[in-house]
Amino acid sequence: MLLVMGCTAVGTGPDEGSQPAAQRPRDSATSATATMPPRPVAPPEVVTDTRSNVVLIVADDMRFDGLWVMSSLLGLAAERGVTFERNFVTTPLCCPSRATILTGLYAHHHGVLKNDPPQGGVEAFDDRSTLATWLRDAGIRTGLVGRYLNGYDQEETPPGWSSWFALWQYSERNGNYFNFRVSDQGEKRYFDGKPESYSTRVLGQAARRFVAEEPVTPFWLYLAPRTPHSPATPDPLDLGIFKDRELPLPPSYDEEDVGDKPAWVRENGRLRKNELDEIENLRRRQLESLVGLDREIGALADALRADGRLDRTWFIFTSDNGLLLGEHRLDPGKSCAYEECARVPLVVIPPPGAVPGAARTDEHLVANIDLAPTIADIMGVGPACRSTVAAWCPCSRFPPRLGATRSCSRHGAVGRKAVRGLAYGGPKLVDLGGDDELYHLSSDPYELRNLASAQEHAAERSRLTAHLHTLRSTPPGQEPPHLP
Ligand SMILES: [Ca+2]
Ligand SMILES: [Ca+2]
Repeated sequence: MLLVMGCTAVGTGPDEGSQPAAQRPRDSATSATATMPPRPVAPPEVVTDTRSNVVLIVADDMRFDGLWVMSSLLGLAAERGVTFERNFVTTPLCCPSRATILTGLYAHHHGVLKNDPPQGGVEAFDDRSTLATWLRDAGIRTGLVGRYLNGYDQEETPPGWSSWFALWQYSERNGNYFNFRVSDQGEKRYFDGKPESYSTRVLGQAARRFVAEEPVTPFWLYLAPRTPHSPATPDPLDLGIFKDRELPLPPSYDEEDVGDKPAWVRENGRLRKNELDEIENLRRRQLESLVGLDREIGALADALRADGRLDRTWFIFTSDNGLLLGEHRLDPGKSCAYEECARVPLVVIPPPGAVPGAARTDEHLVANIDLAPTIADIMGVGPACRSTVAAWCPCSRFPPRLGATRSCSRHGAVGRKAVRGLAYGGPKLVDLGGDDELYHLSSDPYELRNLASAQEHAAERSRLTAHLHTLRSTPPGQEPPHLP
């Protein structure tokens, strides 16, 4: 029985029954006699580690506007949570984004540009130096539960992971919601189509098992469900709960005038009735599937609360990319620079006392490149990552340094590249090799009026284009210049 309830137990002496009575400090005092000098009191055995734990939850294809259905997460965040309103993924596509989350590097630095080989997928990823290896080298338990990288379908566990419960990706067609395989600590297992085999439930159980297995050593848990990726199959318990719900649609939905847009958007007609129905069905299923994920987050928090560790555990919730749902006449898709693809939720819930202040929203520009160095720093291994991630990543503190507030997107699949300004609602340029886009997000948050061809914005456009090229040619580990 070495279970210690909470960090307050550290240094207060061994728990009852963990040591023979003769070694307890009070016994050494009572056994001292007048003829013998008092025996030095041994410091109490440290039976736990006071470092924080981190739970990182990465949803799959979740838009920035879906958090409202997640009542357990919002309940956890109600006291101290920081909700980042301007959080972006630097490459809005599953595999490049997940490689970025694991390394703190842009896709043009880690080299995973697509979901499939040769320029993408698990085979293109150099797994020798990741957040997992930095943390494990520092004696932290590292556990992956859920999705690793596209194309992963083997028993082998990559370097750095002490615990491994990874979805095989071969059954992408079903979205890994039912009838899927996992590698469970290097052993292949199959889950069928029964409700209790619903993958988000199975992953929730595996996450609770990981934290329960070893209650003393600090841990990083990377929980990566398939929810709410298409086909966005909800838990049978939640099927249909938002079927008739009125949901607001943005002005860019099935955009009326796309004459301002580049050719790849301009060539689309208005969405047809069947397309709109499919989009609305997917929107509802996504929200319903998130309710099942939220339930598992609540159960994990309850488990940590029950054994006293919730008060020294960070919860970080985000997504690997967003998703278009009819904006600009576009079918559901993600590899684009529009806000619906690149902007994703980020909720950070620190333990009590770790960050001053109460719950709030934060408008600093942050991105998925910030996650690995921030988590490394929270767990006290910041220097391990400083040599590999871009030097201007915030390797030092949370919230991220203001100096890191720039974002550069590169979309390997179609060659779209984008840069956005530092200021809230500032300019955003999408470089398409001539057929470009420029939006002023403060006055046009739905990206309805492309200003790239307007003469009065020509200087701004060339300034942003030049800055984008400078950012992209800056090697990792070097400070890129500030946007002039
Ligand atoms: Ca994804
Ligand atoms: Ca327009």
